[in-house]
Amino acid sequence: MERTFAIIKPDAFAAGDAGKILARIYAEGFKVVGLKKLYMSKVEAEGFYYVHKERPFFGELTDFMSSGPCVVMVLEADGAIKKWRDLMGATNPAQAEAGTLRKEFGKSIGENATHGSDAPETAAFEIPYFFSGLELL
Ligand code: FUP
Repeated sequence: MERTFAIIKPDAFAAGDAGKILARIYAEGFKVVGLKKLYMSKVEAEGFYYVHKERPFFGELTDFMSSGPCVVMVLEADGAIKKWRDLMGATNPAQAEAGTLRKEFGKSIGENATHGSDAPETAAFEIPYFFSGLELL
């Protein structure tokens, strides 16, 4: 079993889509090991996305992620990292395949409804950034 870190981003949460996204997560067979709503600060968003700090969209991205509440989760499944990224679809919703979450719920490349770790090393940083061991029992 593998674990990945996932976010229902502020756009999808504000639109009332968190329940529909969670239903898809369960329907696809993930175990939800950790789940909480939080309102990320700008500094917390900058720390989370530090790998993108030199990118031109860093300011916009961290403004957006701290613009409202989101839902952070730890999901478990066989091959959870790829399985969750496949369910999310391409970064840009306009290029995401039909049936993916970003196609259905994303608005733009910036406001794209969901986040998922892209590799085991990323999950190993992202999971403990938001969850303590006790929250994942
Ligand atoms: P992804 O792994 O699919 O979330 O995509 P990236 O790691 O490449 O980008 C992280 C986030 O930065 C995206 F979810 C949205 C934002 N982004 C932009 O706003 N503009 C871009 O051109 C690329 C990414």
